[in-house]
Amino acid sequence: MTKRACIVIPTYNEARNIGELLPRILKEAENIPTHELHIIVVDDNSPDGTGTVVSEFARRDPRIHLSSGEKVGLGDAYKRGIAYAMAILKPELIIQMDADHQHDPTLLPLFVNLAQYGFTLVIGSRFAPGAGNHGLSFRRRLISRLGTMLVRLAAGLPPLYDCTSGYRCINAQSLAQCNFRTLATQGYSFQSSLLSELVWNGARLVEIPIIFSPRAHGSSKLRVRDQIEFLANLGRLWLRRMQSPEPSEPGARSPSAAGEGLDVSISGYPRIGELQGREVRREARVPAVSKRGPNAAA
Ligand SMILES: Nc1nc2c(ncn2[C@@H]2O[C@H](COP(=O)(O)OP(=O)(O)OP(=O)(O)O)[C@@H](O)[C@H]2O)c(=O)[nH]1
Ligand SMILES: [Mg+2]
Repeated sequence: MTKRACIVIPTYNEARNIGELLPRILKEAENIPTHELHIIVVDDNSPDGTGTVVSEFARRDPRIHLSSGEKVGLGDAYKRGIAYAMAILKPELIIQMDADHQHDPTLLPLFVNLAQYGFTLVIGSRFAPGAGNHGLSFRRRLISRLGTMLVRLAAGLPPLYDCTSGYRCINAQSLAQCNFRTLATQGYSFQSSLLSELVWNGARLVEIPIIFSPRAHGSSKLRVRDQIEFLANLGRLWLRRMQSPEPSEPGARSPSAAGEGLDVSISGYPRIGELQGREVRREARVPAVSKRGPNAAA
């Protein structure tokens, strides 16, 4: 059976952007012979008709999917999209990507190749050496850099360059190990919560420098409220990390580190549970990076 990679794209008022991005991604799919590429657009009933544009594409191409719902927040949109992908398409890889052309689709084959090589998390980094971030104002650059530093401190992460990037490729098996209930649903703290969960669970990760361009059309959805929630979420991350027992030896209590067959419940997020309704058994061969994390005792 052909392996699948699903790109999850959250949208809110991105009609023009998504209409131009979907053909760019489909063109790139030709350069990914190892996987059948699917695109799930997670739209929150955008008033500008983004959903209608995507429906039109989906009618013509079965690789394009639309998940419509109420606007709760970026994190909730991601949860919905990932739940849809896991339950309906059962992909090997999930790719997170923005709709506004800030994430270059020509990097998709590289993401997939690195995942094939064994990296369970590939991060498109705006700040790694060789990256370009002219799509960010000085203020946004400062916020993102500071945010990365704070997330690393709060969650005890390795020295990453970009903890809040929205361009990532994640092994679906590692995603299934995450407790989606604990991940922030509002705003951008979802990205840092998810990253922390993945690292705590022993993700084998790599960062690749990306060129982060200015958004093509429309306006940013980042609000001050998101930044406040991001700060509050740092406290939650720190608490979760502190409340966890220290493993007796590095990675010993991480199921993935043990390299044994692992029962993975993907019912963490209710919608996944509703749709999937069962536990799956998978092999875990991912070496642990983290020595300590809330899920270490799981
Ligand atoms: N479904 C959904 N998508 C959202 C929501 N908020 C943001 N998005 C989408 O998430 C992606 C990232 O949002 P952006 O506004 O581009 O955030 P950003 O890239 O940090 O900000 P800019 O650099 O100013 O573009 C875009 O595709 C948005 O349309 C939301 O509440 N629901
Ligand atoms: Mg953007």
